[in-house]
Amino acid sequence: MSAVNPLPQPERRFMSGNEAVARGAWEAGCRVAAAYPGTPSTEILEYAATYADLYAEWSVNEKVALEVAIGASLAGSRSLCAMKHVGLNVASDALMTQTLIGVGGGLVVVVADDVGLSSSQNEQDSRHWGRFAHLPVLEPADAQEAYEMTREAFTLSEQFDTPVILRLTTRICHVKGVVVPGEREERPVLGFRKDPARMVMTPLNAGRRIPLMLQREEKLREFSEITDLNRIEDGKDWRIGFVTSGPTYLHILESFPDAPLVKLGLSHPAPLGLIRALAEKVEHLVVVEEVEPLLEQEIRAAGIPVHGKDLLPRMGELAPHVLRPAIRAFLGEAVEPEHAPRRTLEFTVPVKVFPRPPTMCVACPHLGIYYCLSKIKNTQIAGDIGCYTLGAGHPWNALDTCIAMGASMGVALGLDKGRSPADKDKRVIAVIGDSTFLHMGMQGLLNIVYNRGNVTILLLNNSTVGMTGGQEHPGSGRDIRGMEAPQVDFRKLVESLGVKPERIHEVNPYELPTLFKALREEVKVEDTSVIITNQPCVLTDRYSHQPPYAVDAELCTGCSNCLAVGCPAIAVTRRETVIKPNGSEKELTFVAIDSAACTGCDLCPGTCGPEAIRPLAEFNRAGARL
Ligand SMILES: Cc1ncc(C[n+]2csc(CCOP(=O)(O)OP(=O)(O)O)c2C)c(N)n1
Ligand code: SF4
Ligand code: SF4
Ligand code: SF4
Repeated sequence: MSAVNPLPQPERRFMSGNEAVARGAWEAGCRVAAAYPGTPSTEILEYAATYADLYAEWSVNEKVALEVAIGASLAGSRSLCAMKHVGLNVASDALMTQTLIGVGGGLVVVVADDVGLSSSQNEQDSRHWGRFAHLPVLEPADAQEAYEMTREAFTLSEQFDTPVILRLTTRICHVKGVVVPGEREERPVLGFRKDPARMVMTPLNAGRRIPLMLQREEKLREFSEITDLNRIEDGKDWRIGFVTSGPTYLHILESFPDAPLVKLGLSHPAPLGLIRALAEKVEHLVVVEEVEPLLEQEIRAAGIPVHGKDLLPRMGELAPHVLRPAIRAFLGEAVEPEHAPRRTLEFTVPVKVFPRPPTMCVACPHLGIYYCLSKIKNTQIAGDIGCYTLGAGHPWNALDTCIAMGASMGVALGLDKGRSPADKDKRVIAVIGDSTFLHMGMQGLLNIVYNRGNVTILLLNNSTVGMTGGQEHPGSGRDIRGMEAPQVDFRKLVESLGVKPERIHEVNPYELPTLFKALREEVKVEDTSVIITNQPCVLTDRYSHQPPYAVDAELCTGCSNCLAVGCPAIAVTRRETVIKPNGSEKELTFVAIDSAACTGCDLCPGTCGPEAIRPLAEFNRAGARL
């Protein structure tokens, strides 16, 4: 993406929901946007950063991102923060109090739920936060609505003096649709107005704000009945009527085009009057909402008979292939089993895609770490969230836990302190990435040091947020627009948190002997140690490619040691069972290196006793050694 958005205006554009949100925010005169990356919300800030007249930042975590947006709002600027669903758990501490304060400039909290767990540690329904924090929740059904509702969210925020939650799902974030953008609205910056009774949340002040917050929610409930954001759409088939919010609206139109429905854009507070009006006209009312039965419970509590999760699943997307058979069966119609559409080139060339488990990239700097960890015995390894979570899989099987961003630190200390007598010789190790460490790991390390933990921490510094597509962070030395920025020195940071200088090692993760030595030494020491890696992610421009390797088939003994590295450039060519002199069988696994993919990282040659892995330059075109 270029630093300056080239979008001429106005014209029809093909945009993802994430791009549409950024566009809507910019047009609404938003001046400050902050986020921590996370699928499926990451691109919102990447697009926002393309608007030169909008301040955009990667914050160190979602709570900080929300706090930056809160500060900017109180300063009188329209502001936005964006995060994935689990990010709002992190930010919620600030959210739950900000709801009492209200806003200066409009404040929009964009949260993207990964419905269907395409890339998340859990599935959550962020609409809960609207109920919990007494905040309005907007739910667009497609990219055009994502754009429009972002603009509308700023207006509502100022009109009702409230932060507004814009709830997206993966389908909205990533699916592209036609968007007709408008023009940027220049907004006056109102300025910060001192008002401690409103903004300093002492118990006394906070107590006085609670009734105001509840009154606001009631006003929003009345508004919800009359706003164009919510509407009844008539149908022809009155056997069943639907209540829908977010992308399920389109799924219903596709599956039951003749059914009447209530379409909710402002889904909390819900317009129960509007819903009752439809309920009275149809034989059955069914709520189609993804994940939790929130609307369903509210509608039932209002005395309106309704179906929902008794017919539809409580997890995953309610796409047409899920919706159609469930509703048809309920209507007593003949039901054909339906399958999820294949995510292949179904409509062009029928290709078969070989099922491929997620794995790390060729030459990933995390490979060497997991190679070593898989060889060290007697360990308990607390993992964390990032590309390195894949260390839990084949061939390393190296992680014992993975829970939440930064959790490896606390979990490792807990494993240490809570160990059973039988585990007294187990070495507790924690593995954490650089961005995760800055997000929420630092406090955990401080806690380990303070409580004299016997934990060896592997801090995998690859100078980027690899998992979410290579964003910058305070350890990368660049900001969201790629400009030079102050850079954290991890050794100094770790030392300042109290780790003894002699217990800190900086290692090149491609140097296996150094890595093994540092690990073996530190797991034996009864103290807190930190081993920091220092090589960049292969997919960044910081990585430098070296001449590739190939395998000399004449020398390869089929020992399969190199496969334990887990580099996808190394492939099995054949297996052979041989009988050993003692009569037992042994399986030999012969390999080849895909030299076009190999980056020459130098990791696997160190695992090959017979030195069969040689520079490609030593081979002729036919694959024979020169
Ligand atoms: C609370 C929360 N916010 C964001 C994410 C999305 N996410 C997953 S891993 C990750 C960071 C990975 O970066 P890093 O720790 O540097 O490891 P790498 O992937 O580069 O190896 C992020 C932002 C998340 N899972 N949870
Ligand atoms: S994106 Fe980078 S950190 Fe992630 S697996 Fe690939 S090389 Fe490793
Ligand atoms: S480590 Fe060397 S000898 Fe063993 S399988 Fe790999 S290339 Fe062949
Ligand atoms: S040297 Fe080995 S580990 Fe490194 S990229 Fe090439 S094949 Fe993979």
